[in-house]
Amino acid sequence: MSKFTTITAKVEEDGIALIELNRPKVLNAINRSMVSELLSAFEQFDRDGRVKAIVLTGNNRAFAAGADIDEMMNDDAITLELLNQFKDWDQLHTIKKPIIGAVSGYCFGGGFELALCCDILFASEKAQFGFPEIKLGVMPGAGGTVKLTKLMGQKKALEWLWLGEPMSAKEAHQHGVINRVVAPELVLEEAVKFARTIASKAPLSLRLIKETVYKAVDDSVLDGMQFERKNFYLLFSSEDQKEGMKAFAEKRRANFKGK
Ligand code: CO8
Repeated sequence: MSKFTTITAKVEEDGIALIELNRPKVLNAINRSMVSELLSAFEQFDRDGRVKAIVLTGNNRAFAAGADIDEMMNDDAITLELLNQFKDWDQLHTIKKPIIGAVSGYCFGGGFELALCCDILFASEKAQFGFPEIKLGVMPGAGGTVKLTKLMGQKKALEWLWLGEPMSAKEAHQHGVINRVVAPELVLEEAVKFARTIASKAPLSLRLIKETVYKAVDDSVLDGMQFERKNFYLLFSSEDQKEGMKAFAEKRRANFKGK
């Protein structure tokens, strides 16, 4: 694993990789180095055969309080365009393995957008989510507007984005933005436990279900079903499908190999 300065990343037991955001003095504000290091860590874990699922977390005070305001405050539109600022960010969406987010504390702006890049989200009951960009005279720029609208519907999304006020973990959960709310001291533990549970499932099925669900978000139901069908057929060319169904018939636990 490469040496990082804005995050830490390691492979734990049971095929779980853990990435922690590590700029605590600025509440894990996301600068460009952090996005590039995150992408590097995710890509290394995606290629690493030992890793079955990836857990992303911050610290107790903040998952991340947004993009680094100091870094971008003097930028103009042309500088941002020439920097091709979202090149690495877009690549985060190409990670094939399951990503489980464990959120405590502030999860604002670009931090919320990073959390929304996770496939499953666990949050502390004290976590706060929000898009305060309107208070800075901007708006979300890394998918927040689009993803929030798809998750909670246009009326509620407009209300949150226009007000820029934080929503509690309970509210985020009620609107389908996160999966589970847990006691503050259990967030990481529960996220890792969930990661371990899915790590024992058929790797190819996990991979193609993830791909198909995200395609479904953008497609009409019928187009999505065609795509789903192709991936469903594809799984029937795997050894794991034969093993899984044989194990069912033999009333034993399947031994999946990811082939
Ligand atoms: N950027 C840079 N520094 C930050 C940020 C940030 N987003 N958030 C906090 N910090 C710094 C503070 O400046 C402070 O530094 P110092 O100690 O040197 O003064 C330190 O972190 C601690 O912060 P506070 O003293 O403010 O802590 P409080 O507990 O009083 O307040 C808050 C916590 C409410 C979270 C407050 O810090 C805050 O409002 N932060 C900014 C939140 C925000 O506006 N986020 C949105 C940023 S814009 C954005 O994310 C656009 C995304 C575009 C896509 C980018 C993709 C990566």
